[in-house]
Amino acid sequence: MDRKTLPIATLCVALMLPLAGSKAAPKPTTVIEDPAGDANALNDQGNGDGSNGDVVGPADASSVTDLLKIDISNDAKNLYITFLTETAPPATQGVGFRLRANPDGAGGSYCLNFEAFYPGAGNALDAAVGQLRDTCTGETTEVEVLGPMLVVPRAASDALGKKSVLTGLQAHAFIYLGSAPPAGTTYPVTDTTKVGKDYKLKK
Ligand SMILES: [Ca+2]
Ligand SMILES: [Ca+2]
Repeated sequence: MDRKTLPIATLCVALMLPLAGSKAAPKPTTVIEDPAGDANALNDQGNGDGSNGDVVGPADASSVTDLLKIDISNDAKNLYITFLTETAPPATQGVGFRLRANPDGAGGSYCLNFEAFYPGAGNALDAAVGQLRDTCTGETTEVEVLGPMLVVPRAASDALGKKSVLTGLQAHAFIYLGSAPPAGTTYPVTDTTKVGKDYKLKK
């Protein structure tokens, strides 16, 4: 091998290494499905089981907060939660999404609240922010938001440990007004879903 070909060969190896080391994104599981056309705040405002959360029409105030599907996947490091809506966020108005799980708290209150907040009129955000709010431990952990997806480090909660099961899954979409979380209001809740399927973490 002469001196001219050596750098090219080295470059080829360098390019191949990241490909060999990368893994396919975990295949998501749909845990919640919700009809289109019901983001009109005609629901229980997140205070119930969502059984009246699918009132379709006549006025659908928001396409970005019209929940259609919630997908979850995980790998050893993270839990990935994707909020699929009629139109992807952000919206003109400040909006947000919540997936809640594990109604193991006092009076059936939900311990885990995975929340995403997007910049828009009525709030002071420059970029989307996310958090895991655990009402049972009192801890709040900031988490990454990538478009409609929350990337939650499993180390953030014991409830995301090996082969844990997330139960009572239910989602809300809301108008977010305020400076930045945890300040502000998540009201009105424009769309809610019924309780979906449990999700068992793989690994
Ligand atoms: Ca609904
Ligand atoms: Ca909907």
